[in-house]
Amino acid sequence: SAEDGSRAWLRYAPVPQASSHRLPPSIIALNSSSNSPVYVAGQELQKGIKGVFGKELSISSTNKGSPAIVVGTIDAYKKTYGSFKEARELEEDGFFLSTTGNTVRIIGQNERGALYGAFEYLSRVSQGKFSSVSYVSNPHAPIRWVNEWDNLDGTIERGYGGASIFFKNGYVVENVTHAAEYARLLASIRINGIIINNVNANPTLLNDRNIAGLARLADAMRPFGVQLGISLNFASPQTFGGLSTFDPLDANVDAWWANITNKIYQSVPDMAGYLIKANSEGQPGPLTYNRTLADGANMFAKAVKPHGGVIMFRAFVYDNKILYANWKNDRANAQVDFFKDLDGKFDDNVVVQIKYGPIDFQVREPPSPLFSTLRKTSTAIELQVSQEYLGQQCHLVYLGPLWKEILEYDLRADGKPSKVKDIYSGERFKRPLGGSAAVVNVGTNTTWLGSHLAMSNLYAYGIMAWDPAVEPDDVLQDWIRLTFGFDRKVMEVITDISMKSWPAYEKHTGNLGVQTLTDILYTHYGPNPASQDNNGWGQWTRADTFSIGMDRTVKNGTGNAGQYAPEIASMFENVDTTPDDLLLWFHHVPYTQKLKSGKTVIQHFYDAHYEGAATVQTFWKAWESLKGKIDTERFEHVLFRLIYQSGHALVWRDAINQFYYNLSSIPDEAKRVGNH
Ligand code: GCW
Repeated sequence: SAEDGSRAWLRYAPVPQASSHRLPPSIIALNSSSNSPVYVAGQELQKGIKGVFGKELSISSTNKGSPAIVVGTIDAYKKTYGSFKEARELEEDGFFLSTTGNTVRIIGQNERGALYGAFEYLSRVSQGKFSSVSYVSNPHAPIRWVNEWDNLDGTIERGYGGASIFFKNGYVVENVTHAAEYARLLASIRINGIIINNVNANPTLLNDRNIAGLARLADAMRPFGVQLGISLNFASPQTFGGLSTFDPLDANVDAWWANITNKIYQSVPDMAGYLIKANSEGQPGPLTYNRTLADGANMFAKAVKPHGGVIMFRAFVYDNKILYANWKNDRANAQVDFFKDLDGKFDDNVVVQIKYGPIDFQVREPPSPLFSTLRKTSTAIELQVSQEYLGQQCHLVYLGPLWKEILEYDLRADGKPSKVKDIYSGERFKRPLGGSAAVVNVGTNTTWLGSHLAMSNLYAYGIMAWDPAVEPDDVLQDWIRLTFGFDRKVMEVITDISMKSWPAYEKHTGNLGVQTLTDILYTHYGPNPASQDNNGWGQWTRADTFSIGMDRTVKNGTGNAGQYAPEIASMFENVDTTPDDLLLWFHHVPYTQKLKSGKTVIQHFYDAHYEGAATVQTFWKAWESLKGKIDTERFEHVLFRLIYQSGHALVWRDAINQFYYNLSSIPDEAKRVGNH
């Protein structure tokens, strides 16, 4: 039903074995003032237990000496029960969960942690995991945010789940029910911050009516421990404030930002901070006045500092009008070029938010070299749940495995272990702040994202932000149990098609690191390999009659390989040591170049496209075998999409293969491509 969609993984469906499990007779939510996260935790426990166990437990706020499910903060717990020996192990937002003996103890380092612990307990019992446990769980990084690209008019940039839940006709919506429901979902996967508007920000967000609206949204999400933040438009002092300039070093501009910031904090005292996209894709920024990006970031940093806010400053800065004719031009170089000399120049509440790859959410990219370049700057990784280049929620593409590869990638800074996940967490370079952000773009659609199966990506994002060590297939299976129940066949099929989906998508779109090959000029959807080249966007493949790929070597190309630490740089510099799946990212080679597999590049293209598309043909059939095991609404909705996906995979296959056949005139050994 529609309700199943909006409840997502928080369905609390009855669990058959639950009746034989001994459950404490009441819930104690310690020191919970109404609408605090601990209060919400109590309510959530009551609701979840009712669903899973079919039992109605009462909630009180004091210890009556009988066994109970106790939830609260360390401080509240100690006040009521005396000692708590695990207290010292808990970090900010962390929690302790113990189900040993006849009580359940859920103790958070702070209120948010207590709520996370309650969700963890409910996730366990909802999955039929009743064994006794006792453990501490702490976050991998302090910043675990989502970014929404919602416009004030109610549309969403790269949103595939309907209209905005935050804005309509230029203003914040009156009804904040959706916002609260979304915050609840986010809290259950331990997301603690949300930027609610598009990075290409409209300055009228700062008018009085909208600031009052921000307060309303923040109030709706605060009980779930989700802090609201906003994106700003750098030119606002001029375009909205009526000043003659938006130069970050102009005292009036500075004062204008400080003033508006103070005003917002009066309405939203715990605002998380600002997200800034500056001087990218034609957007205004400090470079407009020959100031540095750090000057721009620090201006905002100073404004939010007294209020405890942070500035997420996007590294996605590049010129979208670079000259194709210049062999050495490379958009992939932009981030390091723009940021390397600014290392150490950012205020301590600035976090540079870096897309996982150097270009733009492609199906395969190496990690951005900026991660191993910035040593004295806090960083966050930017991922994308919204499948902009990856089938836009019309295709099932489970992204856990893609993210896992990036997070675990060892960039070998200074020849030492330097996994991406340990860089952005702050651990590797001893930074106080850091974490991750994902562009999510949920909408009013009852499925949130426009597709039931796409929700595995949102779930996985949160779980991996908390703990990148988890395995993507385990996370997926938790999500399947929570979303679809316990049927073995359901588990088998959804696991199988999800785990095959990213590799299949890569195979029938862009192979060997050539990028996704979607249309990049308009829709970012469907095959359009011709759109990559001969324009200023820099998502080039440099495909011609004989050869293909970006020469990013230092010796003969754009020098991008040299932006990595020496061990990685020399691997990418050399065509023989570059892994096949990034060959065309780093090298320009003839179509007849032999891969490690022994195949030529062009034959690999042909074969991979047939393989990938063939795999996708199996998805809908596998899903169809679940008829009767999943409610009709979700069954039909997913089936429709998977059938569409199977057709579209064939379109992809033939469009790409025919394109490269036409260019290269090299026949397919298996005689499938071309005119026969
Ligand atoms: O991927 C590109 C998108 C733009 C987006 C931009 C960005 C919000 O096509 O729609 O703008 O990235 O990340 O800023």
